[in-house]
Amino acid sequence: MSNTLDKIEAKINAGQRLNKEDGLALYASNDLTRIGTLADKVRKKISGDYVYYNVNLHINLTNICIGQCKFCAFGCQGSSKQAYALTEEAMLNRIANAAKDPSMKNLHVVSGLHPNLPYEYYLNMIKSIKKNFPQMHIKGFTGVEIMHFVKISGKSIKTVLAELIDAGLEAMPGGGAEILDDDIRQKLCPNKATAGEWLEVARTAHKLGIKTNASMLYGHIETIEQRINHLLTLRDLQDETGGLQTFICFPFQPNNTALEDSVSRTSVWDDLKTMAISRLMLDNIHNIKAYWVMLTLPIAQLALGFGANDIDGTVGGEKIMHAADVHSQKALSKETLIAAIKEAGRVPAECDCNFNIVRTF
Ligand code: V47
Repeated sequence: MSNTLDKIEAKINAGQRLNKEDGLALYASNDLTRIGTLADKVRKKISGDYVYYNVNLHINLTNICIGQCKFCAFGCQGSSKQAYALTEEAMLNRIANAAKDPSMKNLHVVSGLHPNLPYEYYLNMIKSIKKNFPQMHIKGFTGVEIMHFVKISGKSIKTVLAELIDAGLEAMPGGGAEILDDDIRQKLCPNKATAGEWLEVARTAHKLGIKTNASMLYGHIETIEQRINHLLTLRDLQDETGGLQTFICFPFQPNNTALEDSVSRTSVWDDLKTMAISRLMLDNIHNIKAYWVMLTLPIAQLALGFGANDIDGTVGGEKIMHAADVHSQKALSKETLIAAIKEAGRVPAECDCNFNIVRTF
């Protein structure tokens, strides 16, 4: 195995792209520190010592969802006791409250696929945010939500995206990608966008000039080969469009989901290995996110030595991961994030949803 890692290291040093066999070999190795060191070296070459964070609020407009994805603890039926859909007033009040902190300028909007709310509800929410809080940067709607809007409005992907961009949408989150394999999607999340549809939304967004994120939900029913294929699919998309700005690994959190009795939580070993392998395979994506909400802050800090250069944000109001009982705090102060980044020996860089740097420390 060390011979295999030697060859992979030689390729990395020569600036050569890793292939599928290399990705599988990295997963087969238990030399975590060596894989981490390789990823850290690549991270430094690609993006230097900045670690990006942002001061942000999560807005999940509704948890009522026709998706019924097996991995999700957040979505529910309209008849459920927890069901809600925010009114415009309730949403604006939440933003007004968060905006008391003048550095809070980023909104992350991801919601359930509501069976009855019209497309105009979502469009008007974006218009209303921009009208009332012009200083806010809005990253919103996964590729899956955009496909839902396409279906309920009868409009094309291009028209829906163009209208949302016109209303004030500036970037898109990476959710909904899960594993871009329709066999897996059929078993896990058959009621939502296919792999091809998710990719087509991202491609169209990039053509229209907005950047999107991409994610991988791992540690459920997928194989290691499917993880590598997923990374290669994203790498191909990035070669084509250049519009992916950060990649996020979501380790599956089974609590309160349909899979909780059959799947256990991934190990920290797997989380760090997956972070590092993602950095090594995705040689054309600038940022790799250690999402502290899933990893907890200490593991996210550690992941900064395994290829990550983005730690997400203060994340007020997050509900999707907390519905699955993640072990992290509800939100963090920016001071805590800055201290955690500095402790890891890196330079905290506050940014907006398009990675424009606001200040460094
Ligand atoms: O698509 C849901 C994941 C995503 C679980 O782009 C789960 O910066 C693990 O898009 N265990 C939605 N993962 C959230 C999302 C997001 C969140 C934070 C940052 C960004 C970004 C995007 O959440 C879903 C799914 O992949 N997810 N439930 C769960 N139980």
